[in-house]
Amino acid sequence: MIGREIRRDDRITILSGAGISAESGVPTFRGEDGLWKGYDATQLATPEAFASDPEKVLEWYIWRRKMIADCSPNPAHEAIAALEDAGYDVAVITQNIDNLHRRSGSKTIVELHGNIFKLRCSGGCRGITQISETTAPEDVPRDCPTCGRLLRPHIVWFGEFLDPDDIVAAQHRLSNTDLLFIVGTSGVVHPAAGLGYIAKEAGAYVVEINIGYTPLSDMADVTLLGPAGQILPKIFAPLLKAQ
Ligand code: BV8
Repeated sequence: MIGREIRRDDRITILSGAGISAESGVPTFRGEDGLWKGYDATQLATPEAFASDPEKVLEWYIWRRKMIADCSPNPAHEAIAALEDAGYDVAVITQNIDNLHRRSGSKTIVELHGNIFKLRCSGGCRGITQISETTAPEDVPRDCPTCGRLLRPHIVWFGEFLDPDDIVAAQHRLSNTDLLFIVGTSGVVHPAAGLGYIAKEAGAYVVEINIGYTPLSDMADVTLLGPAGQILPKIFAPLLKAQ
């Protein structure tokens, strides 16, 4: 199916984007469902938007958390977690903030853009406040326990730098990957979009899974067109059966 056998000792990396969560019901950024109340998501997920109207941005994240909390991991997330559980060397590097890889049971995860269920002080105090899918909106803490300033989502907004530790961890893993699956990303948000090339240049076999071609398709050894929730379980099923 992917044009190459998957070996037991393969170091397998999944580089995922919003499309892997589409079948869970989480709106993608650039699909027709990507807008929120008439605002373009990329206009709200910025430090400028938070500085000029923190209440609107915080309301947007409360709305997104509620919507995501009602979603569940889909067979794509579950197939990845099952492969890791079966003892394969699997790592997930995700652009998604929806926590669905973690909820499906994946353990080895780099969340390049953060996690919508983590908060941090907008004034820079250290420390992360963890909430969950079951935290009621009215119970989401608003103020930093140290300095009293507003808490903001522990998320990388457009125009913000990614956490250097996450970038280094992703680069290291991708330099030591035998088989890379690029799943459900439009390949337009940098620097995440460029990370797949690290694995390619290091000799990895690259499989893209998407419902359409992307700027990454030329680099991939094979592009499988279709929903990730149908394709990924099919690819991994023989490996899981052999267990
Ligand atoms: C930074 C958290 C340094 C927020 C997000 C270099 C070149 C060009 C631009 C830049 C560059 N360097 C920096 C930039 C600017 C910017 C950028 O890339 N802009 C883009 C829009 C052009 N990047 C940044 O600002 C980054 N910071 O580089 O710092 C710097 C600092 C200052 C000035 C310059 C540089 C930070 C980027 C992080 C932004 N935060 N998320 C939040 O969510 O609230 S990114 C956001 O987009 C989400 O995390 C999302 O995951 C991500 C990427 O999008 P995708 O995951 O690809 O999702 P998308 O909707 O686009 O596509 C979905 C895909 O799935 C489609 O292909 C679709 O076909 C497919 N699909 C749909 N259904 C399915 C499916 N596939 C399979 N199965 C299905 N069922």
